[in-house]
Amino acid sequence: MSEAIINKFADADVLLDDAAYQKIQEQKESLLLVEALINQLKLPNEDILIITGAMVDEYLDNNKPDTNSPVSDEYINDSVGLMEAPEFSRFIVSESQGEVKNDGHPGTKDPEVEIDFSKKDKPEINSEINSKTEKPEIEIIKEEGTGTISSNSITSSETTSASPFNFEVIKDASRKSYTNGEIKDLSAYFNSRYHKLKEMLQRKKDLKSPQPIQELENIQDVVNVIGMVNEVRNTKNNHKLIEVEDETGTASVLVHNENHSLFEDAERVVKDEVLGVVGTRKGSLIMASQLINPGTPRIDEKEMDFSMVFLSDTHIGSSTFLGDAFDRFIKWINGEFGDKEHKNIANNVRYLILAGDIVDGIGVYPHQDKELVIKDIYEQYAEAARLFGEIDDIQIIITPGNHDAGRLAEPQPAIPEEYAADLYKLKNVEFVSNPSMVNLEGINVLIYHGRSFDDFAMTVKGMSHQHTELIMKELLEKRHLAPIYGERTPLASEVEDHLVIDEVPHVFHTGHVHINSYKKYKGIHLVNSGTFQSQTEFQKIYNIVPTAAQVPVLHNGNMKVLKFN
Ligand code: D5M
Ligand code: FE
Ligand code: ZN
Repeated sequence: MSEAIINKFADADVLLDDAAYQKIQEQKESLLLVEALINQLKLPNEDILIITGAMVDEYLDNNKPDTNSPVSDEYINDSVGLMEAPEFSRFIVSESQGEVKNDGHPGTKDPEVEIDFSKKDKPEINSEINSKTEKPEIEIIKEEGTGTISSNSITSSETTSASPFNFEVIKDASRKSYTNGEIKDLSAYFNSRYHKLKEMLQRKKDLKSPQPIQELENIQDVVNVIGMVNEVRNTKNNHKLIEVEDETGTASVLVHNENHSLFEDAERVVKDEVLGVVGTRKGSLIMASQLINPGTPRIDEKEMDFSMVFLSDTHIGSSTFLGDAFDRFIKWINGEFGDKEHKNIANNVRYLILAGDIVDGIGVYPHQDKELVIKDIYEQYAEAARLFGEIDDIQIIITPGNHDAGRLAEPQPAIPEEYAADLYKLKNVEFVSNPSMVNLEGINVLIYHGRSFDDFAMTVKGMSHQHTELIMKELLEKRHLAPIYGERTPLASEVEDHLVIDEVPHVFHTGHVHINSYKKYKGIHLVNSGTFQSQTEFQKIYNIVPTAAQVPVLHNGNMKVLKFN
C-alpha cells in the first residue's frame, strides 16, 4: 500500500484491522476507497476509528462499482504491499541521496538559520552580572556536588615521571582514515550508525529479536522493530506519526496523545535517530506501546583528587573577545590571582580542555571582518599560542569548533598544524578531533563542540540554547551526538559513524551556545563551558545572552564556576 494511503488513514486517525487491510489492498482504487470509508464511517468527534473487514464488505456491497467508469491509473499502483522496501532507502547506495544543506555559520548564509529567537524563552540573565555596579574581578559564583578526595591519590612516581600527566586519547577521529565525503558513502554511513545503535538496542529485553519491517504483515500480536526515523509529524488530531525504516522496509508508528508519557517520549524523537518500537500492528500502522532509546546506564562515579578546567568559545581575534578577563583567568590558573580559596583550586588544576571556537576565524559569516581585531587566521592562532603559552604545568587539550580552521563537517579533524604552528610548538598542548574522548587520570571526558544543539533547540519542544543540559541528556540517551542529518550540523558521510556515543563518559563537555550549564545526570557531569566573548551583533539580534568569562572547574569532583569579569 502506498505511503499516501497510510498517511490518509493516519491523518484521519483511522486504523484498520487485518481483514480490512487485506480487503482494501485488493481493491484497484484503494485511495478512493479509503477516502470514501473515512468520510462515511468516521464521526467528526470520534477519536480513533477502527475499521473492520466486515465494515469494508458492507461498504463495498452498498457501493458496487460502476463497471463503466474508467479506472484512474493514478491509483492502480496504490494496492501494492504495505511494508515493503521503500523507493528511497538510506540503506541502499544511490547517487541521488541527500546532501548536507549548509556548512556554515549562523546568520545570513542559509535562510533556514534565520530563526526568531525572540519567540523562544528569554534567556536567564545572571542577575549578578547585571545588577552589580562594583564587580569583583574573580568570584566563585556556583558550587555544586559533594565530590570526594581519593585516598589512593596519584602516586609520586606518576607526578614526577617524564610526562607528569596520566592522560590518554581514547577516541580521536582525526587518527582514522577519512573518506573524501562523497555522497555514495552515505549508505555506508547510515549503515554504520544503524548497526552500532541496533546492537545497543538489542541488549534491551524487549528488543532482543526485532522483526524485519518487511515481515510485520505476518505478525498478529506484539511487534518490535528497530528502525531509523525518517519523519516525525503530527496527525490532524494531534497524535504523533513516526515513520521508521530498517534495511527491509518502512513502517508508520502511531503514538496516541492520550498515552501521555509515551506521547512525551514521542515529542523528543528526532529525524535520523535509531529507535526501538514495541507495539501492536493495526493494519497499516503500528500502535506504539513503547519507544525505546539505546539509553545510558547510571555510571559508577570516579573519585577525583585533582581539578579540570573547561573552556570553549574563546573567539580570539574577535573585537568582542574579553582580553582583560582572559588575562585574569591566565593569572588565576597559574596560581597568581584571587584569594586563598581561588588559589587552592588553581593549584589543583592539572588539565584544561578547550572545546572549540578557539579563534573567531575569518569569513565564517558575511561581514565578519568588521567584528575582527585580528583579520588573519594565522595571526589569530599565533595570539592564541601567546595566551595559552603562558600556562605552565597543565595539560591542555584542544578540539575544533565551527569557527576554527580545517574541515567543518563532523567529525572535525584536529586543527591542522599548518594554521596553528605556534600552538603546536607548545609542549603541553594536545590536539584532538571534534568529537573526541580523552582519559584524564581514569576520568573519561567526552568532548563535543555542540553544533547539533542548534538543531535540537530549533526542532524539539522544550529545548533551548539556554538549557543545553537537557539536550546533552537526550544525546546520551540516543547515544548520538548529532542525530539530525542534513540540517544545521554538517556531517561527513564517513564509513564509520564517529558521532555514535560508543562509550558512556564520566564527563561530557560541550560549548558552542556561549551559555554555561551544569548538571549531574546518572553520575555523569554534563558541562557547558560558555565563552570568553561578549555579546555579538548576531547574538543581539537573536537575544542570545552569553555567560561570558565564567569558567567551570571540576574540583575534586565538585563543580565550581569562577567568574572573571
Ligand atoms: O555560535 C554563537 C551562538 O549562536 C550560539 O549561541 C549558538 C548560536 N548559533 C550558531 N549557529 C546557529 C544556527 N545555525 N542557528 C541558530 N543558532 C545558532 P558560534 O558557533 O560561536 O558562532
Ligand atoms: Fe562559539
Ligand atoms: Zn560554535
